Amino acid sequence: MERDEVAADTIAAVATPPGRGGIGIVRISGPNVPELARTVLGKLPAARLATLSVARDLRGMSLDQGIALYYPAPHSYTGEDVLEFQGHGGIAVMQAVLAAFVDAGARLAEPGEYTRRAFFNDRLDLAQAEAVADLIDASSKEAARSALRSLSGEFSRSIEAIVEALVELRALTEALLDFPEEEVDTLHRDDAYRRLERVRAALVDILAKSRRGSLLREGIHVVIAGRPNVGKSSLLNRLAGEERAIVTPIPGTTRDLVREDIAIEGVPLHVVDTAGLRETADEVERIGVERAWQELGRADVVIAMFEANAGVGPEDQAILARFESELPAGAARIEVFNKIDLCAEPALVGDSAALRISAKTGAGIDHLRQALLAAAGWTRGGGETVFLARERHLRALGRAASHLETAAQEAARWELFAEELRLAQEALSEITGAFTSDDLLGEIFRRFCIGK
Ligand SMILES: Nc1nc2c(ncn2[C@@H]2O[C@H](COP(=O)(O)OP(=O)(O)OP(=O)(O)O)[C@@H](O)[C@H]2O)c(=O)[nH]1
Ligand SMILES: [Mg+2]
Repeated sequence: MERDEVAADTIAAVATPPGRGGIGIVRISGPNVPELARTVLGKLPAARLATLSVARDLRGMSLDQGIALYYPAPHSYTGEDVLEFQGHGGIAVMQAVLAAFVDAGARLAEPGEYTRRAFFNDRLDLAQAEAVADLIDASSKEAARSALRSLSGEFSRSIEAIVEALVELRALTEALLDFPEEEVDTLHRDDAYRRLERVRAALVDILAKSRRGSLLREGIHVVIAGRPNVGKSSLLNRLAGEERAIVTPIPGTTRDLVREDIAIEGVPLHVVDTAGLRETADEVERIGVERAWQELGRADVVIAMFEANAGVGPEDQAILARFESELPAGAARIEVFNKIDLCAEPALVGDSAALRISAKTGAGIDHLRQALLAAAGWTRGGGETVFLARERHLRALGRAASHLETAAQEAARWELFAEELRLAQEALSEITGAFTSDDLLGEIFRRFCIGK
């Protein structure tokens, strides 16, 4: 289906997850819904009225009894005629009802096809359509809340407000273009600058909210590293709340990466425990150490771990030195001194920015949790707005911001100024889908589940 084209076929899918459940829903959407309802259910239910119905196959054999709901176009999820049959949630019964609609002339829906139709019929813009998938996939209450905010259109409205301001500014600039430079009075010029600054400030604000949201969506990649035996695996277990990694007093216990997903204040963290970093003749351990360095090269946040009673020794210094070249440019580092329960005077160890913990007793772990969130750029703030943005949105916002920055420098040359504004507007319009290639649309909807 292309944009602005009315779908000719009617699609069908089981909208509930496969498996056993109290209720299972078969959903069909498209122009033939009334005819299909008459064939399979014997009648078309009245609009939006829960109607007890029996689904039958083409030979008239009963398959299931349930509630049918008919949503006539355009007041439905897809904007087309939609029928939902709520039957019993078993795999066989749902497949049989689905097959009956297909035998009657419906086509099996592709992943995301309902939402794609909703987008093409202007029921949702692209950012909202993406929020549908994000809401379904949300792994925490906070992520779900942010996805819902985008779905309700709050994110799109903030973007559109900026686009509108840009359009006004462009109109103003076009008017300035018609005058010779010397006749453009300072009043107009100052007005253009002021407007540009307002737009830039609004964009910075959305970008910050979106970055926070992207953390909620993607999670933070945390790698625990240090020399053998400092307590890395013990810390992973402590953060996970269960005995995930093997812990022994033998240096070189961990040889492979141990991954664990945890959440702090609803922010997902992908924590990785690694082999203790050292030179070794043991082949297995050597590979483990190599993997540790590879993992460190992809970290958002690194927990550099030392022993409190040993302090930062020469081996630790060597590791810290290598961090300089191996860690990604934007990675944050948290230095942690472990085993403070063994220290007589824990307060004296390490520099003041470092954290002191005991993976064994749990002391200092709450501080570490907060430090992890802070290092990833997550600031605490209860009701603060967060947009569950995707990488795609962040890139578009970033592009728009840099065009506006260039515009600010081109303020004396109105043609260039206007062109940068146009490019910024184009980047922003990609987010809501007003300006998006069909390839990208295909990519976005393919990632949906079937039946959505
Ligand atoms: N007293 C005390 N012992 C700890 C603490 N954390 C870890 N240990 C002990 O230190 C030893 C090593 O702990 P691990 O968690 O295996 O250390 P690791 O850094 O993963 O070691 P490798 O996997 O060999 O690199 C074990 O005997 C732990 O019980 C702590 O906070 N206090
Ligand atoms: Mg270990």
